[in-house]
Amino acid sequence: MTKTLQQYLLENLKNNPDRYDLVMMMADIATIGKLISARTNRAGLTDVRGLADSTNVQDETQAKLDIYTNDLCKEYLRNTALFAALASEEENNIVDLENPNAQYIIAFDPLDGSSNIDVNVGVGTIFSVHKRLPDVDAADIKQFLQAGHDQVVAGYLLYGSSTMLVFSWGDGVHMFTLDVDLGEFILSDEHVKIPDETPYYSFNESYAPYISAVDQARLGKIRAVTGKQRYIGSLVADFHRNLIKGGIYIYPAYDASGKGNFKPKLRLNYEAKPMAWLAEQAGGAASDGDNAILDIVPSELHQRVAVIIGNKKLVKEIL
Ligand code: AFP
Repeated sequence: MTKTLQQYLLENLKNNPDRYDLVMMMADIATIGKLISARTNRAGLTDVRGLADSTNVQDETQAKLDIYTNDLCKEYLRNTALFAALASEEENNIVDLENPNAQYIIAFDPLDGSSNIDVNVGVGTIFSVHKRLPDVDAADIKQFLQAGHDQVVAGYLLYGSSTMLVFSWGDGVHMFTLDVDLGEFILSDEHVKIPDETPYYSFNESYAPYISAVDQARLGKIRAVTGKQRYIGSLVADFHRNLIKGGIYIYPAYDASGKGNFKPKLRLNYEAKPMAWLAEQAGGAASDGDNAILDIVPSELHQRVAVIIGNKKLVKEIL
């Protein structure tokens, strides 16, 4: 029988009264998803495609939709009063949301894969929620230097052929699909597990010559075990594909200059940590090549990290 997100959340609240804040938060994140989905779906009709005249803190050119979605998330999350502070891939600094009684902080990538918007390919919003550390200022960087294991909720919205909300609050991974006629997210799948079979790997093959010898060896093994490459270039879409179809995603550190100064691209707080939480909750694994992603204690807000994520057996095997 059809179950809406609202029914799901209320049912959950009945069984876990201590989840009140988390239930409210998921309802708010779902609304953010609907707003962004409406805008991305109309990207070709409104003047929101293309690049803005700005770069973010990572020195990456921002798409107009990066700015729109970042502002939307910021204002909406401020108004929910559930969050004391936020960190965004598109913000230089932590934003104090001036909600002194709020118990949570949130890190997010408002529009992951935004360079794909202009060609109508799936993009996403990724979020990671921690408890606010007591006795530390809301906007103190320590709030955002917590290890992934301490997340209380993490997930993503995928704006693809349909819009999906995929999240975990620590009891498995649950998926909802937006019914645009009803304006409601409908439960599609509970306790999703990464398949045992791993037919696919996701890697940007153009970087193959620029990764370390160790990663070349890992990649060789991945290619041999999986066989088929599928790479969309939006982490959310690539991860989602592997979650459903079975596979592994790898984005190693690379150096296109050939000088051996290998650097990773993906962001720990906004991309790797939340995806690693989902992977583990779905029976998978995530590593930076040395450590489980969820064990890494960030030392910087916008820290980058190498990522190998997906089927647990295969992640273990190639390490
Ligand atoms: P953008 O948001 O700038 O498009 O970056 C997306 C991303 O961080 C991640 O979603 C992709 O998996 C990855 O970059 C793709 O990077 P490459 O284009 O270097 O393969």
